[in-house]
This record gives sequence, structure tokens and C-alpha cells, in this order.
Amino acid sequence: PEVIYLKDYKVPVFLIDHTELRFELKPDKTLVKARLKMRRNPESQDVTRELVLQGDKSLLLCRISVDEHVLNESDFQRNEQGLVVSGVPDQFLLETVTEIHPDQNTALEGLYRSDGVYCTQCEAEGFRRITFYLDRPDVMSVFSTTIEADKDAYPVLLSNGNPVAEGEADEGRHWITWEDPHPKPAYLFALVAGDLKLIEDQYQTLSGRDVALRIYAADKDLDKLDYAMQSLINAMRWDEQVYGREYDLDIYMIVAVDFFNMGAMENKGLNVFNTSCVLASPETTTDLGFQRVEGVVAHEYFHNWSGNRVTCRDWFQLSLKEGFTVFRDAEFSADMNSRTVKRVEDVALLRTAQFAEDAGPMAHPILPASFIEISNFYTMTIYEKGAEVVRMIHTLLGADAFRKGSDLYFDRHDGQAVTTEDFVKAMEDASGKSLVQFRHWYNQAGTPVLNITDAFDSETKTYKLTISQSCPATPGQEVKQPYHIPIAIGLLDSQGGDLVLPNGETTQVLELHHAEQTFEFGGIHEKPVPSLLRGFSAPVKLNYPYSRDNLTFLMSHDSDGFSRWEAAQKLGVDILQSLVADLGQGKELQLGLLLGDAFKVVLDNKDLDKAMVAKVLTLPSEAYLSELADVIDVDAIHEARQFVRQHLANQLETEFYSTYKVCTSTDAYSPSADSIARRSLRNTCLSYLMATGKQEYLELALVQFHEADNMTDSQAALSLVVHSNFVKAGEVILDQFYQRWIDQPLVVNQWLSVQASNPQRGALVQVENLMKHEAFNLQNPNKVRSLIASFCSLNPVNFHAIDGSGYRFLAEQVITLNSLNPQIASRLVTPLTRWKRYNLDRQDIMRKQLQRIMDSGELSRDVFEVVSKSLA
Ligand code: BAL
Ligand code: ZN
Repeated sequence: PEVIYLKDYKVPVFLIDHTELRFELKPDKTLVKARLKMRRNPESQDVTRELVLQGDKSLLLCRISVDEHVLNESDFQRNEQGLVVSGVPDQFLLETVTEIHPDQNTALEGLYRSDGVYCTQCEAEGFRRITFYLDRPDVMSVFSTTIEADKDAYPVLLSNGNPVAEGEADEGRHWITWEDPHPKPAYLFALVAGDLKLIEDQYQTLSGRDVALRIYAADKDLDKLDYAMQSLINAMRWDEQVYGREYDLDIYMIVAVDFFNMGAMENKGLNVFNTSCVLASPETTTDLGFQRVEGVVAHEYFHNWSGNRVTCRDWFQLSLKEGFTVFRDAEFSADMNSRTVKRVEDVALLRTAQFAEDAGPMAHPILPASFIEISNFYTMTIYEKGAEVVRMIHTLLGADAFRKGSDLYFDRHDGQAVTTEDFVKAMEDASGKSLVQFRHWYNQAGTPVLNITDAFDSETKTYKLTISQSCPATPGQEVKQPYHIPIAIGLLDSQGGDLVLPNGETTQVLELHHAEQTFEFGGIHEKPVPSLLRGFSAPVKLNYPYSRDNLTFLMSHDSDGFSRWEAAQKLGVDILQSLVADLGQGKELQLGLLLGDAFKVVLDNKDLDKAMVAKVLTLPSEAYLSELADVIDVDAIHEARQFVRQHLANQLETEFYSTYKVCTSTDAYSPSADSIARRSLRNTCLSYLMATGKQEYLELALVQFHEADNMTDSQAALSLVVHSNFVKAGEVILDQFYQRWIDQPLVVNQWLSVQASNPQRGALVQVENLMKHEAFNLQNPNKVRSLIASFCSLNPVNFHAIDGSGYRFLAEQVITLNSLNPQIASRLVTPLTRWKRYNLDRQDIMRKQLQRIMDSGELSRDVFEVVSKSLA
């Protein structure tokens, strides 16, 4: 397959001013009639008279005309990529009639039918599976869309913009025409047709315009849409207040569909959502699920400005809209809930998944230089690291200058397709701050490493921090230039109080520019304990020789909540890493009381936010410990972590039990931050109590399972029992759970995931059996993620079984899915791409399975890119 390079970018030769589409939806075939008003792009130097349109090879071209002159075979050429029409004038009307087959579309890109509902997914390059087009984001066009379908089966017909006409047709059919006045690239086009119901609300914008808000879903899910609606309204208000951005159409629609490759899609005025990111009810949705709905609804809404009004020039710029929008939705969620908890969750995810990606064969800068398949670049790096880069600009500029920068960016580029360079330039122009060196964050891959040492001189009363930076080589980038890194720090005196720093405050942002730099602080009377990288002010790995006493001190005293959690994580990592090393040397495991004592102080502190207590009490995950390891010893990491959990459970059994009781409430469920915090701490305590292995806590978990009025508590108990040694009890409640929720696919998906992530022996056999279960469907991405991806990423001991059974299983699934759904297949490969991180025995069997996929026949571009780069 062809490699596409950013350096080869050229402006489009032709533009499409107006796109008129007519869809005749029928089960056996759908006709797409397109009328494109095209003209030569005055900015293009290219004088060719050949028009090159993208079009998937599945498209059947029935008719094509230029200015109403029907073309014959000699006037155009079909090829793998699309269509080349010769001899076109400078301005013309291109008309095509194309036949497509949505029912055969298992890739879920373009137009497909899922559970009787037609819907589209056009980002990034799905529109070329619908009709021949200039399918690139810098071609922006005004769309008018007519949908005709059977009236009984598809009473609701939706597209972007506003409905302008409708009518009846022969044979029980009807049609509606939608017009979207905002020029947009094809990737933001959407069509939905089905028997859908809706809930409706109204929003009045800051300037007083009324907007109709509609969320559509299947009738049975109508009772699970209120939270999404409230989240949408909150997001609309927040974007007005924080960014000064108003919504710009009269209608905002969201549609829930069950088969969807992504979480959701920001199509102009008509978001299409995976049910998992929009449906929420206390009985069926966990707290995490509620927060996901709030975050994703906001994310898609925020795209209306950061993505739709100002879009990407080309797909290399993807992080322009995704990084910025993730930053925006993270700040929104922080404002709606607990800021520190949100930050802790985001950092934990970044440091496991994104850091691992940045250290692997698919490592890429947030502005990649090349790709084979753009779908492979909807990554943690583009999204999460991209958001961190925007956050660093926010930190360096300060909130006010950042807002001036975003205002300038939106005003300057409204209606344009632009680059990350345009974004950074607007930030520079508005603030006067140079971001020249900062731009390395956009084109260098890899996670920078900071090594920090310090020195205190009691005579001169100066304290010095010496910070050096480096960044490991990544594919195609051996040598890295030093980054411009904002490092927020505080200094604590021996009482745990914050010293006042040269900026007059207790936190100061140091700006690191050089490979090594020393920062001096005067007037310091005793050696302080440094609190480094407060709030995780940069996406880096930081080494400083903290003693365990330093860390327990910071856990109790640091005024920055994030840093208190970080100190607990560092302490946990330090202890666990030495236990893993002990296991490697065949030593018996020993653990003193230090960690338990530190946890007890936290548990006893009634002033702390319960959610943060729960976070602090949660040991570093196996995934994070793996990411930090030189050579990942899956079994030792699991065993050491289980050992520490059990040890803590025994040491603090009384405290965990009393906290569990304190956190038990009879109040009705609410997804408020306080209630979520209470449940989170209560379930953390239950997990430790279960780790004692005592029968009485099994009883406690079973009572919680049976009496819970919400999915958070019910699912937590289910998963603790199923993952414990109480095998029989686990089987019983798994069955009860399934029978109770058999009609709720999203709950059944959790049921699949609980079993797939079971660390007990035999999980693979269970997963293989579940693949034949009525609840499973390989064509539904949510099912694949719940069962197969959960097993491969949340069940390290079973997936990495030394007999290679987990790897073989994954390779088989990838090979099957490669032809059904390339995007999902390619995602699934991820755990195998990390093969170099394991010992030689595992490396060998993992690599063999990658090779097996490579040799399995015709690979999609998606799977080919990931597998070939992994084997390189
Ligand atoms: N643009 C794809 C889905 C999302 O990031 O919102
Ligand atoms: Zn997005």
C-alpha cells in the first residue's frame, strides 16, 4: 500500500461549491444521485483538465455527466482509488448516479444499516464509500440532501442542517430534503433513517436564539437519554462562558446507534453516537459510564467550533481538532465534577496507554509526517498527548492570554481548513509569547524524560534544582531536539507548609529550554522537599531520588491534590518494583507497615475528597507497572500486586470495613461528584475486604450485589466476586446478572467484559465459549471490545499465558476481522505490537503471531500498516 506524506500536500485543483445529494434507500441496493457544482481552485497552480475523484471500489457507477452531457467509457477511467474524468472545463456541473449496498457494509464506514437503522460514518475517508467525491477536508461545500425511503420502516429521515421540504412518494415511500448552510468537508456529512423515537428540549443561546435539541434512539432506550440532554445543555452554556462560542444552527441532533466503530461523531448538526456514549440510567450505567456520556456529549458539541467551523486542512492535522477538543472536554468535565479526580484519571490513562504507544513501533508525533491508513491515527497520541500539548500552551500563556489566543484562532480561521501551525501562531500572536521551540512537541515523537537533582547550601541559603531532559529514539527519529517544557513546582518546608516562591506564589512554572538547566531559589532556610510537576504540567517521565519517607510526607502534606496522589503512586511503584525484583530472584516476599500506615493516615483524614482517597488507595495498575518495566514480567507484576493488596487488606481490615459502612447510603442514586466519590471509596474498600479471602466479605459483596439500586455497586460486586477464589458464587451471580439484563445490550457487554478480564485460570476457554454465546456478535464493535479487547488488554496473566494460547487467539480474531471490519481488526492488534517489551520467549511467540497475520492473505491497509510496522 501507498505511503502518504505530509510534505506532498497540495491544495485541491478543483473545489465543490455546492453538493446536492439524493439517496433512494432500499434494502437490496441504494441509489446515490449527486450533483456537484465544481470549479477550478484559483489557488492551485495545477493546470490539468483531469478531475480526480475519490471513490471506493465497492461503488457501482451507473451514470456520469458533465454539464448534462452523459460521458461514455472513453471520457473517464475507474481505478482502485476512484475516478478520473478527462477534459473538464473550469466550471461545471458534475452529476453521478451510484449504486451502493449498505446491508453488505460490515466495515461500518460510509453508509450502513445497523439494527434496522441506516446511518453513516464518514470520518476520515468514509464519504468515498457513498459516492465519488473530492473526499478531503480542505474541500468545503454547502450540502443539500434528499432522503427517500419506505415510510413505515423509516419514518425518521435526518441529515445535516435544517429540513426544508418533504413529501410522499409512490409505494408507501416518503422523502425529506435537508439543507446545511455552513460549508463543510465531506467527513462531516451524516444521514440517518430509521424508526427512531426522540426526546426534545430547547436551548437559548447567549445572544437569545432558540435551538431545538433532539436526541433520537430506539423506543426501548428512550428512558436513558435525559443525562445526555442535560450534559449537552451544560456543554453549550460552558462553551459560551469559557470560550465565547455559540451554537450556529436552529437544530442540534444526536442519534444513538448500536453498531459504531468510534465513540461518537461530530457531524454538523447531527451527531451520531455509539449507544455506549449516550445512553445512561442508574440501573444500567456505571458512574464511569455517566461520566463518559457527559464527556463525549461535550466533546462532540465542542467540535462544532474546534473541528467544524474551523476544520483541518489535511488528516495530518487531526490533532488540531482532536487535541484541542479533548483539552476542552477535560476542562469542562473538571468544572462539572472534581478537577483533581479528572486530572488523576486522565494522567493515569496517558501514562499507561499513550506512553506505551510512544515507546512502540507505531510511535508518531502529534503532527505525523506520513501514514498508510489515517484510521490508524485516531490514537492516544493524537487525542490525549495532543490535549496535553494544548494544556502546556495554556500553562505557559496563562488562562487570559490563552483565551485571547483561542478567540483570535476562531476569528481568524472561521470557515477555513487549517493547520496546527495556524493554531500555534494564533496563540503566539495573541500572547506575544514565543512558541518557536515549543513546536518540537508537534513533530517529535516519544516521551521526554526529566532527571532532576537538587542541592541546598545552608550558608548562602540557596536551593538549586538541576533538570536535564532527553527523549528516546522513535521509529524514523533517532535524535531529538530539546523541548520547551513547563514544570510546575512547589517547595515544602519540614512542617509540610508551602514556601513562597520567587513569583510570590506557592506554585511556580519553571520553563525548561535546554538539555540541562539549573534553577536557583534564594532565601531558603532549610532543605525543602520539592513537589515536582504539579498537576502533571507536562507529559513527561520524571526521575528524582525521593526517599520513601519523602513520599509519605508529600502524600500527607502536598497542597496540590494531584501531587499527593502522585506521591502515593510513586511509593506504590517503588515498593512493587522491588517486590517484582525479589520474585525474579526467587526471594520470599516481605512488606513492612510503611505503605499501610501511610494509607491509614489518608483513610483517617475526614477532610479529604472521598474520590481522591479512593484514588490514593488504589495501587498503580498492572498496565502502568508494565509500562515502567525494562522487561515486562507479567506474572511477577500480577503476583506482587496481589501480595501487596492482600497485605494491606489484612493490615487495614478494620479501617476498610468501617469506611465501607460510613460510605453506605440509602439516598437515591445520583451521578453527582459527591455520590460518585462515596461509591468509589466504598467499592475500593470492598475490593480490599475481598482480598482478605474471608467468607464474611463474600457475603457482604453478595448483599451489595443483590440490594444495589444502581449498576456501579452491582457491577463492582459482580466483578469482585467473579475475579475471586469463590468460583461457585461467581458463577451463580454471573448467571443471575445475565438473566436480569438479557434485554440490555450495554449491560450484557459489561457481563462479557467482567468474564474476559477475569485473572483466574481458564479465562481464555471462557472467552472462547462466550464467542459462541447468543450475546456475542463479531460484527458489533462494542461486543468485540467487551470480549476480545478486554481479554487482551485487561487480563494480562491470561493473555500472556506462556503457552502462547492468548496470542494465537488474538491473531485468529484479527485475521477474521480484517475482512469484516478493518478498523476494529487493526485496533485489536495493539497488544501484540508491544512484543519487544517482553522476555525473549514471549517475544518469539508474539512475533510469530504477527507474522501469521502478515501471511494470512490480503490484508486491509489498516492491519497491514500496524503489523508491518510492528515487525520492522
Ligand atoms: N472525530 C471522531 C470522533 C471524535 O473524536 O469526536
Ligand atoms: Zn473528537
